Amino acid sequence: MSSPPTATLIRNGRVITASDDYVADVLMKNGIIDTIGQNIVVGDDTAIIDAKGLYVLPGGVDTHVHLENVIGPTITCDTFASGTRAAAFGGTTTIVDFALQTETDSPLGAIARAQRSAQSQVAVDYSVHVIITRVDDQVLTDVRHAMRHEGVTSFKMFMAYPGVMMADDAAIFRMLRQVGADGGMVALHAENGTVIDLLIKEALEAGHTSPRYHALTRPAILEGEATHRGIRLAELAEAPIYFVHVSSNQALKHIVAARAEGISVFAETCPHYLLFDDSVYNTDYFEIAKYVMTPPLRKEDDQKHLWRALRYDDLQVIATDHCPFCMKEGHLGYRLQKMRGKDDFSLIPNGAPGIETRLVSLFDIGVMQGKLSLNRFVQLTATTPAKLFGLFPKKGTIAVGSDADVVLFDPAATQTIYAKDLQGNCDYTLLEGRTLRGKVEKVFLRGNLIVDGKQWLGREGMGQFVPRGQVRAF
Ligand code: DUC
Ligand code: ZN
Ligand code: ZN
Repeated sequence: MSSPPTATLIRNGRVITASDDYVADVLMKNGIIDTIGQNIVVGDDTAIIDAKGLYVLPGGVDTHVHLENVIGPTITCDTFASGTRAAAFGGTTTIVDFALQTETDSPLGAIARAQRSAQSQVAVDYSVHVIITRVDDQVLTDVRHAMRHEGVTSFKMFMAYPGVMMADDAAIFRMLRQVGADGGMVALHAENGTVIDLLIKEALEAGHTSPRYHALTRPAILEGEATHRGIRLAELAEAPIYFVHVSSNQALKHIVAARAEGISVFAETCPHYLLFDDSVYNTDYFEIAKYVMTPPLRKEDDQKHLWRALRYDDLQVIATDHCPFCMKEGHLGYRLQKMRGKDDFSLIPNGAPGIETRLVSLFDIGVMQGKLSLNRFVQLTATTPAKLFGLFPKKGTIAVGSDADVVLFDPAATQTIYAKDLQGNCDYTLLEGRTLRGKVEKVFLRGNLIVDGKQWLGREGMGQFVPRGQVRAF
């Protein structure tokens, strides 16, 4: 009896990286990409997959994901198990989640806690950004330790949510200065939180309780103001900075100007800002709580600016901000989800799902509509996030020696998206009933076939924590 294959050869696929596009064979062995070439000869110990007509893409890298994140009195409704399985079906093989520093513990405690929850469940590789809510000398010492010894080199801070997550400007500046000098990245949620809280209070006092006021109380100008402030702090600190979930031209225009001045400013947007605009909020039906995410959806004109910035590299990453909460109270046992804000929009947990549909939705509205080249699509969804967050070249590309995280993608297939068919726990998708061009056919994690069409071959706990290195910004 012959033993099972120990390697896999992908034959004749069209290999797409951030810079290249060619037909070749890709041999995966011992978890890494061993050889790329023409007519590679292999023995019986190698499984062969015919990929003619398929794209061979690097596994997606999603650097903005919230799985099992405790947010206020509730929790995001995907576990590390359901969320990473959904990621895999969507062609994402590495995620960066969040570890929240609490009032009482240190960044190191937060990392350890996240790893304890994640490790037995994750089906793709992962890391965490630590959310820093409080800065003092000990925290800065722990941050340095996390970077040097734990492989955690990025930290998220909030300019919004006073009294909960918000850090003041001095705290952000101290973090930027140290983390930047040590080769890491501070990621910033840029919205002016104290003014937003005032607008929310005034709206509620005026009796405005419906979800549409979520958007009206978080105007783009307050995203722009905070983005500008963050940039100036980074400039003073001589540190790189990364803006998460950029939604508006009010924010973008400061990023564009700063980059033109030579300041190391980087930024992501998310598929929902490209797919939808604020016209969805033109009703008082609670149904629109689905679109209550932060920042809220903006105008069609903002979308045009986001696309331009994506094309010309003023935005470098498209991440999901997958932050799912169910619409139906009690779905799968999850409580205090979107319905919590039925009579008060400010209590609706902020976020929407998207981890499984990122690649295919961007392929459809970006590549197929001629807004992004194939190379740029790969760069935005895999290569640059890997570079900016210290995962490259292990992750984010197809190259000899890189992890064999590979997606076989069929550009000719179409699919219609329904929440009931998706892997995640959330009871809705923003793409319900939408037909998209392109389909993830097979997914390999370190050479292991984990998704084969509709079949799940992965396993909880097979994902690995990936120690990350320094930022590679250029
Ligand atoms: N910011 C995020 O990045 N995710 C969810 C909610 C928020 O405000
Ligand atoms: Zn945020
Ligand atoms: Zn987020």
